[in-house]
Amino acid sequence: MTESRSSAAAQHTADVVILGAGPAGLVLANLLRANGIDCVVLERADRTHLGARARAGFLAANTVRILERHGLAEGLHRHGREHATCEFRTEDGRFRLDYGSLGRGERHTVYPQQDLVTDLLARYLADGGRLCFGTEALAVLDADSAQPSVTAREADGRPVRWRARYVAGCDGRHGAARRSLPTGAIRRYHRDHQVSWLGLLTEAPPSMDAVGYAVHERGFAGHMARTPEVTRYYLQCERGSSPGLWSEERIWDELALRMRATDYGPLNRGSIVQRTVVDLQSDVLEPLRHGALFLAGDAASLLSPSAAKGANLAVLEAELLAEALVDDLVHGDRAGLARYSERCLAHVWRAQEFSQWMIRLLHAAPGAHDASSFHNSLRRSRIEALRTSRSQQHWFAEHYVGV
Ligand code: RFL
Repeated sequence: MTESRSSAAAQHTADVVILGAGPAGLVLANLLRANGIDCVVLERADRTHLGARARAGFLAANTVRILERHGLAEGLHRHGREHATCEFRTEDGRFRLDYGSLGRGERHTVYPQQDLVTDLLARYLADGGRLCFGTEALAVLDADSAQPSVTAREADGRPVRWRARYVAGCDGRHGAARRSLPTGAIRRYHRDHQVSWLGLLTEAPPSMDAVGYAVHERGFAGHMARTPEVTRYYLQCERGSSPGLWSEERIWDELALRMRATDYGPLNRGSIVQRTVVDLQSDVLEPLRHGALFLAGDAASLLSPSAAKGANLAVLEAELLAEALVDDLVHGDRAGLARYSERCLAHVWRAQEFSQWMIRLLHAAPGAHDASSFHNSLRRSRIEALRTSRSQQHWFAEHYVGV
């Protein structure tokens, strides 16, 4: 690394500059660091914010294997809990799928994303990794040249420029990596599923020992344990709803109604500590590379949370990118970098397909016209097939836990 402060913007160099300290950026940073590669992470937020940012919770078996392979799974083994059952509740009754004994026999590990991020941060910093908190990347410049760089603003407002051989865009959907892609360089596929969820984090113990999916004429409701004291719920809501308009009582009453608590047991209520409206959208960028800039995680593709795949793909892509960068920077072999995009996109499209299938499974079409009746009858038939067909259940289990 070289540094100089002679011009207005401080200049630094690193072989790999990683934008964003989410699951993608931190797995990548740990793997590069373990291989002795000179890298730095630029992260807009501070450490406290990262450790409190509750999002995902369901880690796929392959995600756990990746973290184990690199010695990054200690926290999730100590505090995570295995999970292998989901329950569907509809107008036709309820049924459970023990997906852990179907398909490839794989289970989820429930471990909050902010705890995983906390572990990955602690490990990286303890190993001497460089990370600049409070540093917002502004733009990736000259990615298609031999001298790419990143401009950024440090916590005190001072400008800084990082020169790199490679830049890893792991800064999510609204980050600088995506913004820096020149028009026409990359194709973006986008789909708005026209469904919105009110995502709720509650300080309440889980109400059942399964992931709960409730399809109701008033809209979808979901239940997902996070820890013995914290549960995530989802309520389908109108597009453009303001989360603040829902009182806690109204939320719990609506959840109880849609989850048919009168028939199947009451919900454990508690205070609601986070509420966010999520518009279910998908997008995929193709290819996931522009010159020296590589995209991973939400920066590469956005999945609706309907199938809990985003964080899992982020970890998978980070491992693939780390392997490719190590091949080049340590062994002088660029084949992995050339194949990176193609390898990731195969996983991304499979995840998108399953996520879209879940959206169609869980939501009634609005209105009472012919098209919506048709859609709703298909949805009912799809759920019935899942209840009764063994091959359908194996298919579901394989895709539900897999990435
Ligand atoms: P992240 O986690 O968003 O991290 C990006 C980091 O980049 C920083 N950043 C910048 N830093 C510097 N300069 C800039 N210009 C920057 N712009 C942004 C941000 O501060 C942040 O620290 O992206 P990453 O690493 O790609 O990870 C993706 C996952 O976070 C995401 O896919 C999942 O959370 C999606 N998701 C779920 N995924 C699962 O696999 N399983 C789940 O159960 C699950 N549940 C969820 C979810 C997403 C949700 N929301 C909020 C959409 C539940 C919800 C409610």
